Amino acid sequence: MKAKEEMTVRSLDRAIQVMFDRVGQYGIDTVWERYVKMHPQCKFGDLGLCCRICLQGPCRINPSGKEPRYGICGADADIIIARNLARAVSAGTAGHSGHAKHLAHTLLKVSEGKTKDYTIKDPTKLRTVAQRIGVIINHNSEQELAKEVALQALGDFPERDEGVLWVTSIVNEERLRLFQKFELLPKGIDHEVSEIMHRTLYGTDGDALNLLMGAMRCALADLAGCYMATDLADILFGTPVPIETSSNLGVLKRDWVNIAVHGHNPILSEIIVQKAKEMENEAKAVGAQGINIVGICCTGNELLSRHGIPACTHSVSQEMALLTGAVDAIVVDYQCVMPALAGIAQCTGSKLITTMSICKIQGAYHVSFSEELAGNKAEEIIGLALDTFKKRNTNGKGVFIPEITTRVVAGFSVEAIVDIFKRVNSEAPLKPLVEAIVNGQIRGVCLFAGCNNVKVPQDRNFVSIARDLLKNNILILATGCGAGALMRHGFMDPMNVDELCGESLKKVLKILGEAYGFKHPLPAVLHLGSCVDNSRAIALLVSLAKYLNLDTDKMPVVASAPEAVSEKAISIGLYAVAMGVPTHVGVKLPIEGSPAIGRILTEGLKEITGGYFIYELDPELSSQKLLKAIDERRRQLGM
Ligand code: NFS
Ligand code: SF4
Repeated sequence: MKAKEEMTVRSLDRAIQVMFDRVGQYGIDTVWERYVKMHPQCKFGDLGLCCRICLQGPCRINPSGKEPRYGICGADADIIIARNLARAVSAGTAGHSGHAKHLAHTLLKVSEGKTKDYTIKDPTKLRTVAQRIGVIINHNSEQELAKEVALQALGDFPERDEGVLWVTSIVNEERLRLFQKFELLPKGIDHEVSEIMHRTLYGTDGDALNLLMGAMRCALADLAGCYMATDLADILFGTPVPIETSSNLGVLKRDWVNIAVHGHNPILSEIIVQKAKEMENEAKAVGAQGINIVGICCTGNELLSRHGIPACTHSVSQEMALLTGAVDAIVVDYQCVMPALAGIAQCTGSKLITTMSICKIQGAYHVSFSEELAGNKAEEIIGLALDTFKKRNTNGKGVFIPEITTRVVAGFSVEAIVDIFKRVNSEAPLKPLVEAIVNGQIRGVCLFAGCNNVKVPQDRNFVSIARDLLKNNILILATGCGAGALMRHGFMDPMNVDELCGESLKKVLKILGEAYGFKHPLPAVLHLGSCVDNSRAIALLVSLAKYLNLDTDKMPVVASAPEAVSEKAISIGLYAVAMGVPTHVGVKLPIEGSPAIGRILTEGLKEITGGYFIYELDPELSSQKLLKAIDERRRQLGM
């Protein structure tokens, strides 16, 4: 499809396109209809030129340079935009790190024997993490070690003099020195979040650059939260290894009880997966063939990576899963859950089940989750889904499942990637990767992350940019709904490597696939996991830098969030930049009202961290700019 035609469709995903008819039949609105009704969107907000921080507002700045040029308190466009950006970063940080803290409490309970439904699934990872953060591991029992790791994790939330452990222990020395020099090292994760709220309070920080530097330190607290969430989830639920599964709406099964799990924290959904196996007979008793668990968004990514649970859909198209009429229950934890699901569930007869005290939705069932009662809660939830199955389709609209699926090979944790390379070079696993980069077989690495944004035809930017980069022999990693987009378009089906990749990348993927014992190459895009698993990309970047004895901002590594939505995507983008990565954003940011802020983000930060934002909405130009950033790094390295 040409770019022009794509602009006229709402989604490039054929399964979603088919579903638009159903929306008409139900006569209800989805995100796309609500978006149209929202037009015209406020220009001031669009440019970032409005402030509602104090009760004298709302204030808005005239973008043409005429009056009003200042808010009532005298804040100018730069200050207003910097403050709002900083607040977005703190919200993103609160989300990722809240998820991490939740897991730390769970690990602590496990270590104290307070829960029967969780165990330590990956003791090796527990030891690796303990060692990395400096916990003495001689003579410690697994329980003691888990307790110490959990306490150290929780200790990263208030302030500690030496700085957040999940930053100091994960970055290379040069980066750490740079963070210290520019006062970018977070003192405590919660501390940084609250400090952003403090400095953006009415009449506090009035220096746009100072605000952005504060936002960057908060973003590094976000990196800590992400990294910790990955570490602890791996310890509790297992570190992913390559696994095969499938994606898209076709993974729903007509005669089965379908339960969609949605949100971010796998803490409850892990137990649902387990209990679903035990409750097969109950499902048969209500006339179903079994229980089919499918994933949406990042909870889906977590389960897909660890158990091969198929991915139903992602991000902007979450309502479409319910509109099939086949989802008996959609179970949500927190984040990226549209409140609109409640109305859709009412229409289709599905049950929307909220489970966390901080994420209730009016019109939903609430089953209050606790680690101590996880198993019972999971059974209760599955029971509700069985009830719905019995009464399915009383609305007369029936079930309609588009028969569209793609094959997915996923599960590429850093440990799994290193293991694959080990089979090529057992002594220095990173050597073959570095050599391939140096000799140009792999021209560079790009991480795709972030969401689907209703302002972009769903998946268009991901698909377009990924195609261009693969043809240019860029190794692609993906997380979150970015991974979701690429998997639904076949980028994780190894059979498509020949069609998608440039000649030299193809060779590398074939050699690696063979070395690992696959009958096929590695897929064109390596799925690292959920959005918190962007930490895995950072871990890989730091390993490469350490191996080459260079800082992370010298690596031919770029990132792209071409269809970002959430404030979490903004904080991730900013920590990527703090780590020295040229980072592309492909949707409009509320910054255009301040050319100065634009210059700091796209040029100024380069002087400090070596990283910078590439702000480009056109997908073709985005590919060119990402390639240019990679080539610039290669040139500087003399490659
Ligand atoms: Ni990331 Fe994952 Fe998806 Fe965006 Fe939301 S689910 S945490 S924020 S929408 S990629
Ligand atoms: Fe207006 Fe200043 Fe109040 Fe913002 S903080 S609403 S710019 S007076």
